[in-house]
Amino acid sequence: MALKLKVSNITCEKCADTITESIHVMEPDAKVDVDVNAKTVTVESAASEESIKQVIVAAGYTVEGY
Ligand SMILES: [Cu+2]
Repeated sequence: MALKLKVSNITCEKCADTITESIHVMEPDAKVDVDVNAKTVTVESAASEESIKQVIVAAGYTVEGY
C-alpha cells in the first residue's frame, strides 16, 4: 500500500531525514520517499495510514487534512 501525504512544513533535506528516520523507527522495512519541493511524503509499508500520520505529527510536522 503506497500512501502519499502532503506535509506542508517540510522545508529542507533535514526535514526529509527526520521524517524518514521517524517512520523507520516504527516500521524498519517501510519505503519512504520525501519530495522536499513538492512537500510530499510517499510511504510504502504494512503500517496503517493512521499510524504513519501519527509518527509524522509526533516528529513535529503537519499532515494536511489530518
Ligand atoms: Cu528542514
